[in-house]
Amino acid sequence: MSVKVKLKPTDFDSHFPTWCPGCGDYAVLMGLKRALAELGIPPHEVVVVSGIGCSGKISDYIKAYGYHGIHGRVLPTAQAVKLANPRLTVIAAGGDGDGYAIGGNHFLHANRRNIDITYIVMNNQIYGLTKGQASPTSLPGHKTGTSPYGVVDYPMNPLMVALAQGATFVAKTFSGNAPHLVRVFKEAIKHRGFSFVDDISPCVTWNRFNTYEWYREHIEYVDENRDYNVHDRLEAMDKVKEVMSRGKIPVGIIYVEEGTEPGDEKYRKLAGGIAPIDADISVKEEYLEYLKQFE
Ligand SMILES: Cc1ncc(C[n+]2csc(CCOP(=O)(O)OP(=O)(O)O)c2C)c(N)n1
Ligand code: SF4
Ligand SMILES: [Mg+2]
Repeated sequence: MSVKVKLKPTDFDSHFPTWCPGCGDYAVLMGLKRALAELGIPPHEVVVVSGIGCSGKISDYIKAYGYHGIHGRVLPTAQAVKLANPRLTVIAAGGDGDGYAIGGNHFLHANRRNIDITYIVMNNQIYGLTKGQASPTSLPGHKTGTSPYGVVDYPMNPLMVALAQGATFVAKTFSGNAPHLVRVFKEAIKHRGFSFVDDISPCVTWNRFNTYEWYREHIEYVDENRDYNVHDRLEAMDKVKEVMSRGKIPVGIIYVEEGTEPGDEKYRKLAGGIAPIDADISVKEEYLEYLKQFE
């Protein structure tokens, strides 16, 4: 008989973070703990795979299984964990540098592969850990150590990339709005398939341009009084374009595709419906016999 225990966010407590006071990543950590507790998913059924950066430290700060990988390689690892053991709730987490620069190629393809994981990008529009270089989402004109005359390049639009690449759940949250963030995280984790959440997570130390105040002035919540069909990909793209054309940032659940079979289930079918965790990997007797000739 299994006993259901009511979970609390503190059940996921681990080390106290070394992030700067005020860093947006604290809200992501708290939001994740709350979302998991409220969904009743216990720590031993969760794996947090993280990249390199301040954001990447999150796997150390949550009591669950954790894998702090190499820069830009969050998604291959997280997808592999889910393929190997579909009973786990897999959270992939990292920064905008990790996910959109060095890991950009993995991001492109994870969207179309639709493995049932949740990917949270703590987007501070800067490389935080390495002291404030420009990232793919830094805005033109932003002066940083690597762009002393201001960023020249056109900024990447992760929401549009995810939508164009076939993502089945696309959302944007803001670390300055914890209740909204928890609500979105819960929906993302519940969604069957690849759930992409780009979180605005201000870096209070190295990005003095995109501050909490700046974001509050620029954010537009698309899920309050929604005026388009959230299940229609083209309408979602139009909405993102329309909000951005007014100089605003669309925040909320942008797009959800329901009923599409997750990629890991498709792959599992090809393997006879058996996940590696359940496969018989014991060495067969006849193979041991065969090996004897080499003794
Ligand atoms: C292969 C490799 N290249 C470069 C680095 C140096 N490096 C560490 S973190 C980082 C960028 C961090 O930025 P981001 O992913 O946005 O995370 P943040 O610190 O802002 O949360 C870089 C370039 C590295 N660790 N490994
Ligand atoms: S440097 Fe920036 S991103 Fe890193 S912990 Fe401090 S505030 Fe957060
Ligand atoms: Mg960053």
